[in-house]
Amino acid sequence: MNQDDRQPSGRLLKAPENFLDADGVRRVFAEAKDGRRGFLRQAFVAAGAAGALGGAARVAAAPVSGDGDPAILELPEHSKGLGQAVVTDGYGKPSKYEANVQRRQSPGLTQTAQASVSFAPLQSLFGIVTPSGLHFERHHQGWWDIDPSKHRLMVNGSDPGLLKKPLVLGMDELMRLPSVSRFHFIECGANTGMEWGNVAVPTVQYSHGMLSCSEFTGVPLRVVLDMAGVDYKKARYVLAEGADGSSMTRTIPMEMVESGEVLLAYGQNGEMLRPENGYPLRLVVPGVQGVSWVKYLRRIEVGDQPWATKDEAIHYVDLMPGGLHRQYTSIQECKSVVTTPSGGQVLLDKGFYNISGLAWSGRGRIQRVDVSVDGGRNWRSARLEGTPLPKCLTRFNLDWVWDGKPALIQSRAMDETGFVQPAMRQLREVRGTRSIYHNNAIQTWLVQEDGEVKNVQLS
Ligand SMILES: Nc1nc2c(c(=O)[nH]1)N[C@H]1C(S)=C(S)[C@@H](COP(=O)(O)O)O[C@H]1N2
Ligand SMILES: [Mo]
Repeated sequence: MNQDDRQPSGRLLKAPENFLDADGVRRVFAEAKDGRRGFLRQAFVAAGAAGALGGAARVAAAPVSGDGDPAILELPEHSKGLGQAVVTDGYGKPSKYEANVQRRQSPGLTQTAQASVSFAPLQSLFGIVTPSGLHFERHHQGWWDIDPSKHRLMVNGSDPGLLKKPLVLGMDELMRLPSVSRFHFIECGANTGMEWGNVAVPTVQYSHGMLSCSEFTGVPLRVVLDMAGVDYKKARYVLAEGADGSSMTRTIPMEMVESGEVLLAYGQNGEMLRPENGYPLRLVVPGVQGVSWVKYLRRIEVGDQPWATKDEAIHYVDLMPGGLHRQYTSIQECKSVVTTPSGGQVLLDKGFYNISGLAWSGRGRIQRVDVSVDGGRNWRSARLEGTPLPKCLTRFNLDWVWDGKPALIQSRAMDETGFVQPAMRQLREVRGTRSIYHNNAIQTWLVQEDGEVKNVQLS
């Protein structure tokens, strides 16, 4: 790892990325298989990280003394000369000093020629919005950049009696309809899935990065179903179908559509959707796991019963301890994670830090987030940034003075229904150990005496 791979020196925390080499990955899995994770079942070995972080990260003086640097009196080049002309030659880009902030493939997943998941760098983000170029990606059959002038949405019924008039709409027609803009999170049902298997991926990017939040713009699906004259007494479900090769089809209960929440979205963070995220049209199903947010949306069918498609009967099911599969567990339950400090980062020195993180619930607003620095023995309430929005990320912060001793940092969210995020142990009691999806357990980060932060699970 070279200097350029690190965060700019102005930050309190260094976030080495991609520092897990092939040997490191093998070791993670070997240890996980061996079950060699003791009280703090710490699977990750920071292969190669120590050298690169070494002195550089720790020579910094007390982080916020503000005692100053005499160089402030010397005028740098950029204060004396003429800067560059306006950026008219294309789409604006981040500073070259931020080149380390990238979507990444997880070292915990099998590496294939055509990768199908990229994770958002949660450790580098502020507030609640995920910049579109950093939004996580999950493609079951690759992504496409579809010509919007040729894209069509069809609305039909499983039985002709369920609606008056099947429709076929072009993007230009859809975009003439009344629209709304709303902030919502999207989380893949498999987010944090590795932790079920006791495999501690090194950073929050890999443990929680199948999570993003955008302002989506589009037409409520209800508007279009009204146009088609749907008989809501009989048509209690809709099936959404994508135009890519994955035959992605998911059943959505009509109550969600009738509430006006489900959107035929074309906008994301003030511009058209990115191709990776379903350009030119995707379904937005607030609170529901990512798989139902069908991209390249080409068809909506209304029906009177669920379809039990492959992505609802075989995939995205939860294997329970008794051997039963739980189906249609679509809603992403209340969850939170501390993003700073988090795995792979290094605290420069003892003293003041702002513990910061994200909380969300598929059932509504976040009501409260508590933070512990001693593995859950004592809790303090965090400050929530702004007014929490329903089915949206909420940023929380907490003042912390680190005494230089090992700390176990956790966050525990509660939503407006009163649901409290469970400990991993509590979740395993109900769900067993053989799940892949829907892990909303409390995450623990160990801050070591040397300042390094590690992903651990408390048994
Ligand atoms: N057409 C289509 N829609 C899709 C998928 C897909 O592969 N094809 N993947 C789904 C899954 S599993 C998730 S988690 C989300 C991911 O959305 P994103 O790639 O915009 O992050 O899209 C969903 N919609
Ligand atoms: Mo997903």
